[in-house]
Amino acid sequence: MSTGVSELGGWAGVLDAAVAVRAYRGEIESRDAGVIAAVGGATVLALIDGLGHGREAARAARAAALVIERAQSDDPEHILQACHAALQGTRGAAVTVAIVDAGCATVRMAGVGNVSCRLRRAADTGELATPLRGGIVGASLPRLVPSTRQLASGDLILLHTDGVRDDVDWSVLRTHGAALAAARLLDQGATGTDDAGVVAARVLPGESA
Ligand SMILES: [Mn+2]
Repeated sequence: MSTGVSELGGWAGVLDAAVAVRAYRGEIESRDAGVIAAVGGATVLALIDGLGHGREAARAARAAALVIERAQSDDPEHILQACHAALQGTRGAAVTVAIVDAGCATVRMAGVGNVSCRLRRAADTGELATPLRGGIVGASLPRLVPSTRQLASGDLILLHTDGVRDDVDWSVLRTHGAALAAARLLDQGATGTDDAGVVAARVLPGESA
């Protein structure tokens, strides 16, 4: 999925984004759910890990995904608060939201629970991880501390649940489009003891005016 190019007067990119989710063996439905949605010119990337087991957890994950898909806000705090309200009475979920503005100048990220969000820089081997906030969306929402980062062409935004290891060889993702990067990450990083979910988004150079 790609979003349009905005006119920021300077560099403007487009976003190539993809979701890959794999249910733990024996489970029919994954408790991990990824969302890519457009709000205005911005792109909302989100990944959810429903807590607990079975259908109840999958239902909570779906409920959060629905809220995010329908969100009219491009503020990760607002979206997490809306998820928190919608998940009252469920076991809750870990949710991380990353919002890329039109033109891909910045990404703004916030999360509750253990869904990682990393920014792999194209320019070097650097990686920026969003600090995770303890808490449970739907049960106990902590004070949210969104962080905003500048983006550049080639940067890769990766969200992954705790069903994907932290120590995969990230360099293999360097040149891939989002769909292949997400699939590679699942293939190489899935722990095999949990559902595994990835949202990957690559910043691509926009068409010059
Ligand atoms: Mn999990």
